[in-house]
Amino acid sequence: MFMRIDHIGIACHDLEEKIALFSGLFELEVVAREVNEEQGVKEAMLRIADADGGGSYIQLLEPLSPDSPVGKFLAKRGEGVHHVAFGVPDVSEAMSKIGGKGVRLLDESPRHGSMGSQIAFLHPKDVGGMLTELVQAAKS
Ligand code: V0V
Ligand code: CO
Repeated sequence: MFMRIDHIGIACHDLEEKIALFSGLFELEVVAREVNEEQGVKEAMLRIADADGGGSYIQLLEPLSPDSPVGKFLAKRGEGVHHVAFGVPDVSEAMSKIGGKGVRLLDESPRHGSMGSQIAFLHPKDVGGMLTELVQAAKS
């Protein structure tokens, strides 16, 4: 199955502070910002590279509440890498293929993600301790 790294998600307490840190250190540009109520986050995408089929990014994530996925993660583990997102050409196809191998899907159907993408999560306990996101980029 074709896969690329779409983004690395980083959990943080203060989005603006971490945008300043990452853009300053690595000279990355913020290309999108969004509040995603369904996922309980305020997030920003910092572009690393463009490529055919979709770019790659650092995604900075601030929780909207302590009982959201990122809020719970911060309380338990502190700031740091929260998930790795693989870019796939067809998220529904990737879900059924990987789900068919016994991996627990955290979403029954694709959900709205950053920059008009379609996303779905895989249980970290079934992927070597790595919370994994599948991303189908919006058609450009
Ligand atoms: C929890 N665990 C993790 C983890 N979060 N392991 C690795 N990476 C993480 N991020 C471990 C946790 O330590 C437990 O292991 C076990 O999984 C179960 O966790 P829990 O604390 O009991 O359960 P919850 O209620 O915290 O749920 C964890 C899951 C939840 C992963 C099920 O966070 C979830 O559904 N996440 C998917 C949605 C999401 O994360 N959205 C935010 C990003 P032990 O301690 O029992 O061994 S939104 C986003 O990326 C967007 C919008 C985008 O890209 O466009
Ligand atoms: Co993500």
